[in-house]
Amino acid sequence: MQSVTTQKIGNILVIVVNNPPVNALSWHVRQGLSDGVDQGLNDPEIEAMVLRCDGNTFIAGADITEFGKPPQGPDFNQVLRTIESATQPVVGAIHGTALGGGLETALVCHYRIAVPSAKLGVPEVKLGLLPGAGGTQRLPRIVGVEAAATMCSLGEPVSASKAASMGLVDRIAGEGSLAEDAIAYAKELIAVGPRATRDLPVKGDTAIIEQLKAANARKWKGFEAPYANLACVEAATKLPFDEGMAFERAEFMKLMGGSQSAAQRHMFFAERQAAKIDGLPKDLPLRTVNKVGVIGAGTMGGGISMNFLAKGIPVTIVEMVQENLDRGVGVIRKNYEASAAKGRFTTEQVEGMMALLTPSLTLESLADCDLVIEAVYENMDVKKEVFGKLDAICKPGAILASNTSYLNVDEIAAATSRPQDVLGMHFFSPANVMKLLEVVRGEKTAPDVLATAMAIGKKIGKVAVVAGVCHGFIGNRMLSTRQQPAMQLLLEGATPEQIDKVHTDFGMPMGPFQMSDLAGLDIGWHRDPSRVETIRDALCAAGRFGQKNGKGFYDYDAKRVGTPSAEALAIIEEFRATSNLPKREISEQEIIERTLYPMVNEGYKILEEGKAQRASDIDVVWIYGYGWPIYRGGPMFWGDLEGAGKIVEALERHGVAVAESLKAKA
Ligand code: 3H9
Repeated sequence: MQSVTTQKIGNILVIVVNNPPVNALSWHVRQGLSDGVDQGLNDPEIEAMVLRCDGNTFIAGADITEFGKPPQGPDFNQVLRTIESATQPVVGAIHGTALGGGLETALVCHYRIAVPSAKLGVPEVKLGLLPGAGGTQRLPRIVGVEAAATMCSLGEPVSASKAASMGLVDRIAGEGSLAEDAIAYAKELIAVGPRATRDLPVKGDTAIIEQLKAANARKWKGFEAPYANLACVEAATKLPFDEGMAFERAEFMKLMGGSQSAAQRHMFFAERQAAKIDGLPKDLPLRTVNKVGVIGAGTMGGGISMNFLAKGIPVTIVEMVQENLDRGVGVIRKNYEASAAKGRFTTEQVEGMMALLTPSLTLESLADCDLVIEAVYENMDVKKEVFGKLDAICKPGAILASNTSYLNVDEIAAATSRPQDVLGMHFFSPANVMKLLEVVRGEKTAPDVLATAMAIGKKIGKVAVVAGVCHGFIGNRMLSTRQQPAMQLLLEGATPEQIDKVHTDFGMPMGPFQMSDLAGLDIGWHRDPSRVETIRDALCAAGRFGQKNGKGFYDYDAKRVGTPSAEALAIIEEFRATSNLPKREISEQEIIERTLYPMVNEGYKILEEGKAQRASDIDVVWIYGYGWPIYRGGPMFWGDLEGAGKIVEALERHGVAVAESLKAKA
C-alpha cells in the first residue's frame, strides 16, 4: 500500500497521506508528499491542491523511530519549501491531531481548514526537542510571538476553535465532511491565490519570553529544550526568515545530539511499551469493571477512590468507624472543592462525583463490586483477614486487589479460595495525583485479571507497569538500596543536606532524608526511646518524627519548608561518635556511586529475577512514581549512559554485590 496517493478532482489535486497508526512523516511519506506536490505543480489543469490524511489523524509528527538513524529519503525542510512555494493555493485539511512536523506541514500549506474536534500543537519540547522544520519561525508569523512562544515551550496543543481564533485555522469544516469542505474551500481560494507563511511579518511582543521563563522556572529546572524553543522564537523576531531557519536548525541539531532528548524519546516509547504484557494476546477479553470498592478511607483509600469518581465510575468506600469514614469522605470533598476553586472542575462536576461515592461501614456492601481495592494498614495478618472476608462476600469473578507497597501478594491471595482473582494495585501517594500504578502479578493471577487491572489503570489516567512479587516490588525495592547507604554515609561524615543536595542537583524532587522526613521517621520505630541502635532511633528518641511534627533530619516551619537543623546534626554527630568510624570528607561523586549506582544494580537484579518485564518499565516506575528527572531517562537508561564498566568498578570498590547481568555488560 502506498503511503501517499493523489486524486484529481476536476481542477483540484487531493494528496492523501495514509501511514498508520498516526501518519508520521516516515521517509516514504516525505517522498510521497514531494512527488504529490510535484504532480500538482506540473499539471496545468490543477489550480489548487488539498493535503489531507486518511485514518484517525492528520500527520502527528516526524517519525520518531527514524531519529538517530542515517537519513533516508528527501529532506523534510526541502519538501516543506516546495509546498510553500507552490504557485497554486494549497489547503491543509486537518482532523485528529496535527502535531510537530504535522503542524509544520500544515504551516506551509497556504490555508488551513480543520474539523471542530481537531487539535494542533508542537509537542517537540516533551521529547527534549523543538519544532525543527520551521515551526519556531513560521508560528510567530501566523499566531504571533505570545502564542508561538507559549505553544513551543509548553508543547500543549490547542483546540480547533482556539486555533481559529488565533488565525492558525482559517476555516472550520463539518465534523464528518472535511474532505468535501476542503475541496470546496480550495475552489474558493483559486481566485485568492497562494499565501506563503514565510513572507508574513512576525507579530507581537517578546516580553512573553521572560514571563514564561519566570513562570516555569521550577518546572523547567534542569531542562534544555524549553529554553532552546524560546531562543528560536525570539530569533524569529530579530532575524530574516532564512537566517532564523538556520538558527533553528543549529539549535535543533544540538538538542537532537544531546542526552536529554535521547532520554525523553526513550521515555515516549517506554511509557507505551509498559502497557504491553509479554505473552498475552492484545485482544484478550477483559473483565467488566463498572463498580469499584475501596477498603480504607485514609489518605491512600481516599486518593484511590478519587481516580475512579473522576472517570464516572461509582465507588463504595468502607471504613470500620463512622468518624473515620466521615473524615475520609470530607477530605475527598475538600480536595475536589480545592480543584474546583482552581477552575479544574465546576461545582456541578464536584457534586456529580460525590454522588457516585457510597460511604459504608460494612464489607458486605462490596458484594456487587467488580473490583475491590484494599488500602488498609500495612500488616500481613490484617490484610489476610480482610481478603478472607472478601472471599466470602464478593461476587464470583470480582477482582480483589491489594494496595500493599511491600507485602507478599501470593500470601494475601492464599487467604482466599480464588487466588486467580487476586493481584496488587500499588498506587503512589497522593494517589489521585501520582501517575504510576504498579500492578503486581501474583503467581496464580489470571491473565485476564492482570490485563483488566492494566486497562483500568490506563482508564483512570495512570501509567501502569507490571511488577512481580518481591519485597517492595520494583520501586520501593530499589528505593531501599538508596536509603541504606545514605544512612551509612552519615556515619562516615556526610550531612543530610549534602547528600540531599546531590540528589536534587541531579534533578530528583527530594533527596533520601527529605523523603524520610516526609514519610515520617517513626514509621516502623520500636517506640522505646532508651533503645538507640540507629540514627533514626536517635532522632525519634529526641522526638524528631519528621515533617509531621516540624522536626526530623531538618527543622520545618509552618509551611513545611525545611532548613538544616543544628539539633539534628548534633544528634547525628553524637550517634556517629559511637560508631568508631573516622570522620572524613565525602565527595559528590562518592554520594552518586553509593546511593545511585546501587539502584541501577538492583534494577538488573529485578530483571534477572523476572520481577519486571523490561528495563524500560523500571525507568517508567522511577519517573512516574518517584520524580526521577525525565531528561535523565530513568535509572536503567541513565545507567547505560554512565556505562556499565564504570558502575561495576565503583560498586565493587564499595563492596556491593554486583548483579551478574550488569557485570556481563561491563
Ligand atoms: C517532530 O515532529 C520533529 C519535527 O519538528 C521535525 C524536525 C526536523 N513517530 O500514543 P499512541 C506510535 S517530533 C513514530 O499509543 P494515541 C506509538 O509509539 C514528533 N511513532 O496513540 C504507538 O506505537 P505502538 C512530534 C509514533 O492515539 C502508536 O503510534 N510529534 C509517533 O494515544 C500509537 O500511539 C509528537 O511528539 C511518531 N511521531 O495518541 C506526537 N507517534 O502501537 C507524538 C506515535 O507500537 N505522538 N507513534 O505502541 C502522540 O502524542 C500520540 O501518539 C498521538 C496519538 C496523540 C498522536
